[in-house]
Amino acid sequence: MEPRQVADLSPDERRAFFERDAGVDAVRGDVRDIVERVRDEGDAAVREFSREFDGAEVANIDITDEAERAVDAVDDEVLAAIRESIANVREFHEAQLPEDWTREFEDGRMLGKRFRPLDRVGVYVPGGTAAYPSSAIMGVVPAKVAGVEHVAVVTPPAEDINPATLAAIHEAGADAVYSVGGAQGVAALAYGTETVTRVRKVVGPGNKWVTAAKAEVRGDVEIDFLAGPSEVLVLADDTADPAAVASDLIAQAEHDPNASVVTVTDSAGLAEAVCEEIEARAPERERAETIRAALDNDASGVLVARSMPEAVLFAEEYAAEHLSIQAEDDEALLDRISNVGSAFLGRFTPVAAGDYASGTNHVLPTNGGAKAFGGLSTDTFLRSSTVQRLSADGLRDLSGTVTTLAEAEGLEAHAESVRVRFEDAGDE
Ligand code: HSO
Ligand code: ZN
Repeated sequence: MEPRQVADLSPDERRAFFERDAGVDAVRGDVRDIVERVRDEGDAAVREFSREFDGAEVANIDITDEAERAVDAVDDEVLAAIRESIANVREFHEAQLPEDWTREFEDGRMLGKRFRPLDRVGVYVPGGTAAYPSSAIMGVVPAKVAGVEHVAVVTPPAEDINPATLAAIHEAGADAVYSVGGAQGVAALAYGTETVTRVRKVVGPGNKWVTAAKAEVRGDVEIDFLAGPSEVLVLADDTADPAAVASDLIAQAEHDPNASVVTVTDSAGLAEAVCEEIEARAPERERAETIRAALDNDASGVLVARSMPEAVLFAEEYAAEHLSIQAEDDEALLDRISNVGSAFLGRFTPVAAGDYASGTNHVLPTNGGAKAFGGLSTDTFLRSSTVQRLSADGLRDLSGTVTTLAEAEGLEAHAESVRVRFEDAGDE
């Protein structure tokens, strides 16, 4: 890997960084068929697709009890780590719960906002080569903290589903666990089957099949957002430790050959050193092949900006899922960046800490989604409503405005519903 100058990037090279895509379009047609079959045929279709795509004969789709038993099957050390992670994720999400409020305005209007949990939600927990107990925690804990009564988890079937994943699902507080993955798992949650209870919202990360299925069912059921491969952008100056920067890039690169990992810095010396550290360290890792593919992808690179403001502009346009700032004045730099899923400040804050255990959520907007929305949070599982009461004087003050607008819209009965309240009952 060689440093490149931001100023020298061609329009195509810039587009590769700024218009990342999750590659879901190619499977949309196949996914539509799967979703329709599950919607129409329920468990029978679920079993058939599990056989076809996962090579699994699923005896019981409902594995809630198996998840509970898995707690005894995992190492004590892994169980302790799962519990510590859950405690930190719970603490951070409890701290963000909104409170209902009402406010009395002086002119006789009382207005307020209330927050109530969804009653049933579904969480997709990936399986396969990337078994992610941590994603179970990130999906289930905020839902339970928000007060969701029924949290259902779907995860791909396998002869031996990773016990750590099952234990994490159980420990995080899931109410039901189903052995069904891929597009069929999303469809089962969205439409329900004989075994799977239909939910109101489906959340969680997954591969392109899962992502395409979420796009397909959206409208019939709420979804969180469409998440693509992991990304990290490290904004660094010459005070950064090149080994730490390189390791953060390599870590997210091991997720997926399509991961996008970028450093942008105003220091040519640091860029050179980061490239050297990457070349020395990447081949040493167990998942070296995936890492190499991600590093070689067009949306990855070590970039030199002419100044920190140019680097900041690049970061703002890139809109990273994870933004790591390893530079002096990291908070001042972050103040100048709005488009970011989750920010990691300083040398001792590796992205992996947030991936697993510090408490923030790791289900975050990718592909520039951070320009429009944030990651999973308790808000994902709440809906708000408003409430109001007007005093007699309050309505009297407002009546001219309401009746004028109602008549301007040609909705005279709306106006009358205000006037009637001031008719003198004695005149009747
Ligand atoms: N970095 C991933 C989450 C993850 N990392 C799970 C490790 N396990 C997307 O934010
Ligand atoms: Zn990660």
